[in-house]
Amino acid sequence: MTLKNQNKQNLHRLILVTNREPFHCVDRDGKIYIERSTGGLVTALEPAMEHAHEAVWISANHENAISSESVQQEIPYRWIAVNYDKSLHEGYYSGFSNRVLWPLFHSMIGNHMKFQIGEWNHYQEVNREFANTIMQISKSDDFIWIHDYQLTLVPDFLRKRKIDPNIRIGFFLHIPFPSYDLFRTLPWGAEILKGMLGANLIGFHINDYSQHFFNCVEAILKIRCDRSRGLIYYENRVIRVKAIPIGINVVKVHEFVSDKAIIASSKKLREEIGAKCLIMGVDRLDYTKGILKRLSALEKFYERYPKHRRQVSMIQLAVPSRTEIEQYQELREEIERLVGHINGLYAQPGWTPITYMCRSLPPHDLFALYHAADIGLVTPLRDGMNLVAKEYVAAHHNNAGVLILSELAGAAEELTDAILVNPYDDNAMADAINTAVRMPLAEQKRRMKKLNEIIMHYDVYDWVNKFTSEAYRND
Ligand code: GDG
Repeated sequence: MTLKNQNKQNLHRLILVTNREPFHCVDRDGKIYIERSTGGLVTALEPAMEHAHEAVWISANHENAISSESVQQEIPYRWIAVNYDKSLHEGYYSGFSNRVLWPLFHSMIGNHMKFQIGEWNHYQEVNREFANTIMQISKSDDFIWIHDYQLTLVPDFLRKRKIDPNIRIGFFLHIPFPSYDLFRTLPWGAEILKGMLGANLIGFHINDYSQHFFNCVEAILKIRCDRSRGLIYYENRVIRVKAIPIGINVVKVHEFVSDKAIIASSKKLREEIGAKCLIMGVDRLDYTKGILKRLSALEKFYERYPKHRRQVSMIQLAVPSRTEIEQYQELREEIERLVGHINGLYAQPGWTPITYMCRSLPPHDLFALYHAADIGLVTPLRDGMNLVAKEYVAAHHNNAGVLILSELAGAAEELTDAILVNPYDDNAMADAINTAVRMPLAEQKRRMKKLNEIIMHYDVYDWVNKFTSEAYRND
């Protein structure tokens, strides 16, 4: 599949800027191999790289054990690492990005949140280093596309460094933007807003996030916004703000789930699980994903609907993430305790309620799981979009299956034919599981068809296309 319109902005060189590199290292029997990353962001951005006639990917170098040359042989575009002082990393990444912005932007602030000036300084310095690296390679007519909450200051740093005004700068936020009431708690909120306003186009997944951004710009910076046209007037520039929901590479998912070897693995998985109905949960191991509440809901389900015991099993995959942060280590322990508790309570010889895997699976096994599952249980407490929900739908494009989806995921705006639930309400979720288990096949297929129409129409190519077209609009 190619992009729908080959617009003239495709002629610009694309400079993609992310915190994470588009590959990772794996250690097999003591030998290090470089593999392309398969996570959400990279999977979503590769089509943009393919689309551009020339492309460069700029990122930090978390996997700094390897040389640029060895990486370059493995990935099909030029990669440039931002080499900042390693003493800045903890404050920039684990500190300000992941202990402050991540929970705040997901509306999950609590007493544990600390605003530390040192971490903020490190965040600024690393953002400045990103801007310096971009300045070194950029040339007139480039399109610079900066991604996510770790790099909010880069657009403004580029303006301060007097980047060529012909160069268009896009910024896309992959996580929610919080309401003014929450955002105003951030001591450096004004700087973050000004940082983002360095871009020509600021993209969010859904309109709610754009409206929150407008509210903050108006209240904190006292800047004029034209909401009906999605424009902000700032420093003699016009900045466009738009909701452009990210999609998935639907064709790729279809290819996976049509693959004979994957279908065979899916069948084998079903046989091994034994239960009549299989529920899946697939997440990064992150407190925003609502894994604990989901497991509690499953416990309630077995308690309230005892006839489904032995009939219904769940596989929960939790991919370790940000393992250096204490809160994530604690969450992992809590999940393991709860899985043990539920299995201890309900397991019988020959039947285990929950199979829990705490590791990353290769795509083959991941898509076998998507294909095998009768129910996709996707219940984040808050999520910018959530690609797992869309991948589950795509994996069931020509058969039955039920998606239970959190109302607090961006994806709920589009996937209205899912069973929508409040992820904090474990009673309601237990009832939703019961509804899904009992849903007639014809109803499942009717809903799946409608969900698939949406994700096929608004796929990842549509997202790239819309973002680049918007960035070059002049009206
Ligand atoms: C952020 C925002 C937004 C998962 N396990 C494995 C694996 N995955 C892949 C999935 C999916 C991706 O990781 C996860 O994407 P999500 O969207 O669910 O979540 P975040 O990582 O939090 O992403 C989110 C997204 O950015 C894009 O804008 O939707 O709201 O938080 O693609 O398939 N891939 C492999 N093995 C696994 O075990 N290979």
